[in-house]
Amino acid sequence: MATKRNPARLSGTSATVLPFGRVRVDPSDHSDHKRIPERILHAPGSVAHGYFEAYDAFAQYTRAVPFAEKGKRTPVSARFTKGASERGLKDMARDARGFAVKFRTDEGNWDLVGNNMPVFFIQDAMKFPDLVYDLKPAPHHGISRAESPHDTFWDFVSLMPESTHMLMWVMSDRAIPRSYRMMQGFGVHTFRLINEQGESVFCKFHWKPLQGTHSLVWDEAVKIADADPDFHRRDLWEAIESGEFPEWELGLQIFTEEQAQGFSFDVLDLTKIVPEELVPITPVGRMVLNRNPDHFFAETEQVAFCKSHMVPGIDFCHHPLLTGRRHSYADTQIARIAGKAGVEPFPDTNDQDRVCGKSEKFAEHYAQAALFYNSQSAVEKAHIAAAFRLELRGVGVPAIRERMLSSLVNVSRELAADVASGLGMQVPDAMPKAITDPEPAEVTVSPALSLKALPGQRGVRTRQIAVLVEQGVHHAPLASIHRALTDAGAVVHFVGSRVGVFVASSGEEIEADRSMESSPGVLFDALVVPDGSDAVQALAGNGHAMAFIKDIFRHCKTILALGAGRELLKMAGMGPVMNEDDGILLAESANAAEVAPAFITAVSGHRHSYHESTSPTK
Ligand code: HDE
Repeated sequence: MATKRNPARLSGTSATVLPFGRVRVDPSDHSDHKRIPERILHAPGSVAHGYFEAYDAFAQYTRAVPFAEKGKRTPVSARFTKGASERGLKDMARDARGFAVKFRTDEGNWDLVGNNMPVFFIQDAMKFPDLVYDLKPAPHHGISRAESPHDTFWDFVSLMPESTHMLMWVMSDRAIPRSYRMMQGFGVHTFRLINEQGESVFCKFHWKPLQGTHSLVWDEAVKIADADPDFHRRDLWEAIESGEFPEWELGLQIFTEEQAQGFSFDVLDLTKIVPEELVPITPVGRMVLNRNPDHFFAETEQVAFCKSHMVPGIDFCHHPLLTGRRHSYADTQIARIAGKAGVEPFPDTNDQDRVCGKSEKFAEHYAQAALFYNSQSAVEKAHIAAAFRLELRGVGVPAIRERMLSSLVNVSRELAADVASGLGMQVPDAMPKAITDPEPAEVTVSPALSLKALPGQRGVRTRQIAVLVEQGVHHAPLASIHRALTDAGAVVHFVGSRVGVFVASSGEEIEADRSMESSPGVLFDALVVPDGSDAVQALAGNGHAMAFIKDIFRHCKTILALGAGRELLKMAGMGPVMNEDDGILLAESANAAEVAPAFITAVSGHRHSYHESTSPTK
């Protein structure tokens, strides 16, 4: 995908184009006032602009203008972020991702400031300062492991059973997304919709990516972090620049106050979801992001999202956490940008401290953590257990590990045992629960919570496919695979021991635009291993090539091996499984064109878990 910026995009703004395509929008750029304090949370991020389009009028529920009529378009800006990280850290760390959307409606801005996970760590804003303290680098030496916070975080969450549901999401693959374009977004809170007649219903907001919801695996994330620390931001930028505009469907869960009162959980409790099986999601429109910012500082750093930015037809529910947020966002923005830009977030005059108390149902902490865990596939469960093991291994105080394990017993004994075994510990007794006779949960397994339920509709579009090349490769099969993949919208890279021209066995030239040395296998979604005995011999003697192939296999991505290329798979240890694994396709060169559709289908499946249990390199 091209990374060229389009100067036409700048017309109509006050921007000036400087040498080398740099752009100046803000006259104080490069002056003494260039810096503003970074956000205490969600500091590193990317903004993209576009529009929201309503599928239909939704006036029976809300008078909010974005939903006023079929086809109505509202300009939007979305900011995707890493929740706990400081700026400058790698994109890949395990973390909740921010998903904030600013709708520039005809009646003012509406900020839907959500995350890529539908729940949160705490039930009450009073605990937020402690949470932030525990998520941030250790107070004495300022070191964080970035991907996994230190003892203070695990001390906090192990003492806070209400965090357990969020922990399940954070330890799942959702916390290491493949791309900002491939994340779900959630408004998280329960909001109110109000129609022209003043009637109201409760509502939860869901963004579902047409690109599918896809994740990395941990080993892959760690390696990408070194190979391309800006992986997520680059991916979003390049997709939009190349005209592959990411798109999300907005869906609403709508329910009445009476319905909510009957649920076994409190809909104002931010550690709970409303399962889709209980209240289905109604699609109401789509968001298309089709323009990158012209100026990072002006449009990404200085942009301010605020929960209080609402428009008529959408309202808050006054629960303890949302009210806290409404104060905090305005406060942090006064500190962060008011001094620099004169932006003054309006004070929260509407808020009369009308915070309702917490119902008994808030005291139930484990049913939905178990719902999430029990709804995952075997591979997803294994990844959750592995993440807990890895994180808790880094915890220095044994009592914290033990306490966390005792809390996990309340989610699943199987999970607790799986984690304990990796720590060389016994499964302890279950942590006493705050409530022993909760109302029975309506839903105990929700298939919608597994990534398997979210393949998307975009197939291989924008997927990065590596085709290994060397002197003496067979040209014709690679040419036909290349054609089929690019026709399907994939981005194909020829990857060599170096960049530059390689001469095929039949004399054609193939130019490698990537080298294995600087672009390891982790940066690609799938691999084509070429035919040609000289080429195969050369690749077999190249340590980078063998590591490249093993990583693609180890991370369960699709491999197509042509002709003699099969030998490389055997050398990489795949011999015993290569005929059985649906992620490995084998073909003679003459059949390259016929195998291409099957390869494309396999790549759009994202990952093939068969490898997982059989990988000799895992
Ligand atoms: Fe935030 N949050 N938050 N948060 N949050 C901020 O505001 C806060 C919460 C979220 O791209 C801060 O301008 C409190 C939940 C996003 O600019 C700060 C509480 C959800 C962003 C703040 C929460 C979010 C923020 C830091 C609990 C998901 C980035 C910088 C009581 C629904 C917006 C800033 C952007 C940013 C406070 C909990 C999402 C400190 C007090 C729950 C996506 O004001």
